[in-house]
Amino acid sequence: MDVDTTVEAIKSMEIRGAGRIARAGASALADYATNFKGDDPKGFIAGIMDSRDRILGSRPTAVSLWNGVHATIKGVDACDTVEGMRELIVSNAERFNKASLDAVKTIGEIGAKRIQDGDVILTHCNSSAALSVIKTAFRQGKKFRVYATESRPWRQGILTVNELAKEGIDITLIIDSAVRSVMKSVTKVFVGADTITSHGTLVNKIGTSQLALAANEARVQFYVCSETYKFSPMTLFGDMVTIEERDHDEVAKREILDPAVKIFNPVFDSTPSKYIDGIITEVGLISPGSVYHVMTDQLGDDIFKLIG
Ligand code: RUB
Repeated sequence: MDVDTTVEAIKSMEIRGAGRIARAGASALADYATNFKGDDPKGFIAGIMDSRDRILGSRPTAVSLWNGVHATIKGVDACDTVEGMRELIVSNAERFNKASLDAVKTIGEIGAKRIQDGDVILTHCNSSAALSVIKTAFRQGKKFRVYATESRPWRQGILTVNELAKEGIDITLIIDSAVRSVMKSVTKVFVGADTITSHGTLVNKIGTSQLALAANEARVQFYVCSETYKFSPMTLFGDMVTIEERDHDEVAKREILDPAVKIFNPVFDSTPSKYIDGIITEVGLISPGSVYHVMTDQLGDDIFKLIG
């Protein structure tokens, strides 16, 4: 898919979820490199940087997109020829996408060990990493049931319940405001991540922090399923995570509202590390306090240490 089509698909949420948008961004840059005509390195670089900026502008919150795009273009300015740049970008994109898919599988294998017969699991939104954990446990023959939130306003929960039902998993859809009510019977919460900061704060779908608070109150374990390319290197340097606000129409059509009514539609929220029992990553089950160390050990200035 070319850069323009990818940017539109991410903006419209045809491609959504932090892992998927990161892989789509990497693939769009590989498409640019593959289809670039001519042999002018300066023209190639100008186009790749413009593509990078447009892809990064498509959704602001998930750092996976930033990490995926930068992993893909890394080293391009050291190449002398268009052919060299093309090869590097295509191979970087393939490498990132493979590492990303492998990470989701490994997270499933590690996280499934936390699921036991009789568990009642709650998940939020539609996270491929969280669902990898749930599906892996089910394929291992474990007997449990799952609640999934609707996840207003975009209702990603519908994707989740259908995906889990297709697998044969005992799945119940609830509205977001039923979270505290069902928490009485829940034993474990598994959610995904858009971004995790250097101090272990989770940024994920709006409402995640409500799940965390309710889980904390009920002494229910709260796990985050996150590839390490969702750790934000910028937060080490004090940068704040931008919380995306989407179209008001997603919340309610204007025509049903009094003209004086205002709408606020933030689509992600922040969950402080003290509510998180563990972060399940491809490098292991870690505490939120270890994010800094994993990030500096594995990422440093070299993103390839993270994805390699
Ligand atoms: C999706 C969402 C998911 C994370 C992780 O939000 O919040 O929990 O992106 O997903 P949206 P994954 O639907 O607005 O993109 O584990 O698939 O990367």
